[in-house]
Amino acid sequence: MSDHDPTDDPRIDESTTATDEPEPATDGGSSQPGTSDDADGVDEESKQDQLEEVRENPEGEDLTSDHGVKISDTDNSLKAGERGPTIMEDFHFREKMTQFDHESIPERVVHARGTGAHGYFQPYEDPDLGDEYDDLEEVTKAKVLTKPDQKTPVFTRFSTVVGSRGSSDTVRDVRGFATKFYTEEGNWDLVGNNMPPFFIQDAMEFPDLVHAIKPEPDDAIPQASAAHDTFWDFASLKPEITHMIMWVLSGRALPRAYRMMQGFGVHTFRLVNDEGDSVFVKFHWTPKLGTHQLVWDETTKLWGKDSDFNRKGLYDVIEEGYDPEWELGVQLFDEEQAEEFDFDVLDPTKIVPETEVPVRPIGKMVLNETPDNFFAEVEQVAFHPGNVVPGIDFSNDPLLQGRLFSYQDTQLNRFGSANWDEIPINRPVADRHNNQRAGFMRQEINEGKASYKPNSIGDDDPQEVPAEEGGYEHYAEKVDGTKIRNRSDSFEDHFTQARLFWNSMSEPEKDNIVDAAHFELGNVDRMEIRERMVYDLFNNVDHEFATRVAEGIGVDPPESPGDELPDHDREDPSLSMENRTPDTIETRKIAMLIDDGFDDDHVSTLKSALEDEGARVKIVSKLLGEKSGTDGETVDPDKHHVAAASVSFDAVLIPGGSESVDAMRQQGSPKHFVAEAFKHYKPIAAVGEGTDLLEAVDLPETDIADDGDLVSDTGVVTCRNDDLEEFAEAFRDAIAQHRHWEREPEEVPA
Ligand code: HDE
Repeated sequence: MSDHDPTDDPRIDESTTATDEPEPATDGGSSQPGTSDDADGVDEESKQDQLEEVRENPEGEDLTSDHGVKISDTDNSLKAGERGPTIMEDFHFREKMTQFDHESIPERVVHARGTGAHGYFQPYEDPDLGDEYDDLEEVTKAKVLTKPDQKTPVFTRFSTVVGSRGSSDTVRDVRGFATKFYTEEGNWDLVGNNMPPFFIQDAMEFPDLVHAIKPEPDDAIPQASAAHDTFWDFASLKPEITHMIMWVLSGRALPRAYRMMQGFGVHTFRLVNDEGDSVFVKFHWTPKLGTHQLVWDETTKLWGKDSDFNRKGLYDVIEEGYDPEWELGVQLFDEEQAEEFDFDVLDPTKIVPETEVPVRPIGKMVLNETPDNFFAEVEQVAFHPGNVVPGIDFSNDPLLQGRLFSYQDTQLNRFGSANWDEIPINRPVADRHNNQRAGFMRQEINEGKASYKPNSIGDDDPQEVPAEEGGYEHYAEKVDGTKIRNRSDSFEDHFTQARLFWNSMSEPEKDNIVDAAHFELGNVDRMEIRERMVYDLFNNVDHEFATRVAEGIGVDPPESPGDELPDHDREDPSLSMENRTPDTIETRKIAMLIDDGFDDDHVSTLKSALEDEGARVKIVSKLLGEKSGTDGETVDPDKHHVAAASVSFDAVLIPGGSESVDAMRQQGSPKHFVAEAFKHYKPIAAVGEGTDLLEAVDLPETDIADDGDLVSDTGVVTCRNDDLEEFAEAFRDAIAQHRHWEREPEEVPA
């Protein structure tokens, strides 16, 4: 008999004895680990509390085997004699090696490379839904969207699409933006992208699209890039791709950071209210920091110098205490409105322009916690657009319909078991009970004899829940059709919105698109593919655009506009990233270049002025190790030139101090740093003797301050007087603009 006192066991409630009637389970005490029987909702910590149950921390602990046996030596295998063969009975060797041999799981067939973070979603108190609706309950019963006093925990994973798990972050590609909401009514996965249209209209085409864009099958080249024959061959034969191609050639495909990226649900979904009435909805995520891009030359350098740039960016800002935030917005429209549009809302290659239906912000998401373990959380998180909660439903978009099959199927392949939902990161916080109780790696211990329905042995539990009490009920859409395998005529216009996108771009954005087309199609060997792209697709978007592309890729420019060129000059300002630049410098990373003999006052005053505005200032010097200022202050540089390049920063600042600036003028790196930042349209500032370094770089067509007033010219801010406040203010404004496209940096040798 054990002398163990059951009340010592923390898992046992002291108020309960063995003879007491069992109390109904409450939070954490339900029959399934970590699930909640508390029907009153979730809070920001619900998911973290659940994860806490499975966290393991080796700090101060003994090394053991997987089965808890203490290990005395983990470096030497058991051998027959000092120099003899290894012995089979070495269970520690076998376990260690077997675990290692099985460490990897299949990477995602698309979206393999990514990163993620925890946070919460909170609806706004009284969202402005325009004249049509008074409040959100009118259109949806989803509690996650309608309870402003509740923070629902979320996990968001961002990703590139084409590259494999180890590929670079800054490739030209669509970005995935997938959020798992652990709601009180079960998990809702909003699995979107950072671009609102998609490449194709029907799920049947997806394997072809992916085969075309992935590395070519014979030589597995190129990695993480569309710039090769098979992709553009496919594209040139699929005019429906044109709209998405315009987005992919734009700066949207080169996001500055995940925290500076919009997200879109892409498909039209449905919201359903208590009465079972439905409206259509498009979901939008809008980053608080604005939507910003990198430039192409910068991205290619980042592949080598900082290839985890976006992954690191997300981790760094959260670890440094800044929690990135997005607003969730909805475009709401009913069936009648949908019929008025000149496109089909079920066609995923189309957007609903904001000029037609405004985006109404309804809540915010904050990401505030990095994962503890990349594999357990980021790699094992498994999304499925079929995870919806009451009040959110699907439309008949044929791409979405296909996804509802594919994601469950792909998780079976990745995890080898239908129990992938039991992995901690995927497990709902909401309570769950059903008769699915077996399969590979089953974790829960489901009690009771009856694992079927109907049953009398277990009182027929667990019970079905009527819709009015929270059971999921699909929207009762009337469907009556003949089986048919074809494409609806309403899906056939491929150029109207591609032209809308082109028309809405600023001139620098148009230049970026043309340059991108030159690179992408310049890597296509077959002339007939390049010609089809120009004549059959681009010439039906805009004749001048097609001509400019043709001129860079050896194709004869088309003589006249394409036969299908849409007859409109409409624009939608919301499509241009230049209209998505809020006046903030929060989280921007600024390099301050110094050497021994820097001006103390400049460094300390400017650093705190910029940090007060939320920027992150890093001191960069030739070598690491303490540097001294003119007044004896010392600083420890954050980075040295070997490890820091301008491409990793948003802006560069050169303080005064003649000794410091003279030293930098003798070095190549600081000059290259400035020239390269100029080439990438980044804000540059120099004060006092710091301006001499800019003179030494000889920036083309740029005014630099002489002895007089502050000069701010195309994002280059210089001053030789002592008004640091005015200088910091002007630099701050230049940083808020993000990039200074009005520059002409072609001649810069960087
Ligand atoms: Fe996906 N997609 N997809 N996709 N997708 C996957 O699921 C698929 C589509 C998206 O961070 C896979 O778990 C099909 C549109 C994101 O884990 C796979 C079709 C949109 C992620 C799959 C589409 C997306 C995926 C691969 C056309 C934007 C990463 C691994 C019918 C709305 C989620 C996985 C994460 C991942 C299939 C089209 C977004 C194979 C068949 C449209 C963000 O199931």
